[in-house]
Amino acid sequence: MLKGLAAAEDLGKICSPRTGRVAPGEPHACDSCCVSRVVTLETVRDVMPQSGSTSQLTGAVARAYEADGAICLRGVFESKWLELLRDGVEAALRSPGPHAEDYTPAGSQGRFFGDIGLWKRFAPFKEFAMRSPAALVAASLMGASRINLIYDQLLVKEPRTQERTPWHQDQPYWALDGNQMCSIWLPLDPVDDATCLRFVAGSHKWPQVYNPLHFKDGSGYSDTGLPQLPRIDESGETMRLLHWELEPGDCLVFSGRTVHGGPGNMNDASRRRALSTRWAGDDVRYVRRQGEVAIPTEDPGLAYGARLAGREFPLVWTRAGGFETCTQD
Ligand SMILES: O=C(O)CCC(=O)C(=O)O
Repeated sequence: MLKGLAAAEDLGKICSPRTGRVAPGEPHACDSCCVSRVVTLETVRDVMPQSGSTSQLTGAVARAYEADGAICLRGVFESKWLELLRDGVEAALRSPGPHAEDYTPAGSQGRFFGDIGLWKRFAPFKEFAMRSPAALVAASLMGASRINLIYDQLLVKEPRTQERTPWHQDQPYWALDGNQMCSIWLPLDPVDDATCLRFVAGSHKWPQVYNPLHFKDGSGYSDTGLPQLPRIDESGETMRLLHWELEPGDCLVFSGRTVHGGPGNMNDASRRRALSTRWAGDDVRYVRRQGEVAIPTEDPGLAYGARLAGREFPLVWTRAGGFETCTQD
């Protein structure tokens, strides 16, 4: 285990407003009255009640996200969201989309499956993207006053799947520029320590972005001009890795620039179904660069440098108006 893993437990240390020692809606960290090392559902409800709220997930939680580029939030998504998405996953597995991929070679045990743009094709994913607390979590952590959906991605590792998720940053996969981009990785099954994603703490502040990889064969994207990511597994103790055991309802939130990857799922029976939703705040612009990109998958009809909008990047929430009325079919 690399140095610094234990320190990850300190993330999200926050005072419960219910202790009476902190005003509701004002989470903070201190040595004397912090009672929990995680962000509870109650805390999230207190600081981000409903649509249109201007309150934010601030204090220690936002500082941890800003410092490390990855954070674990506990119990944010109620079971109704998880049940909805589990139904959606089965439908998605039955009807893979045009960009679906099996990363596990034919004939190997297990299955690592990925698909994107589920919200455009399946009602449960659309409902989650447009109405769940996800956009509020993204807005609160990034300090954004408006949130667009970049896309959603299903990532399933069935039992006895050996395939790792290669180390990568997300942002270079996207024809987007800006600071306020994050992913919310929501598992629909318990995830043990051996199976959980790993994050390189602070890597969202690295000055360089690196060439994306195809998950299937590890080959680099073509003609991007971006350098190859340094070898994280060989970095010894020079990098601090973050990871968390997760229960359904918990989620991981990480910056688009945070380097992350993950092991296979070597459990005999537990699946590892996860939905990653990608979110953009105020400062994000459409910037079509040279070379191969993964997102958007279709022409968004936006000019170079334009603010995100339209069917590819729908506006989901604004601080002024709350949840948008989604016009997509
Ligand atoms: O679920 C996985 O294995 C990979 C997740 C990931 O890389 C992401 O959500 O950006």
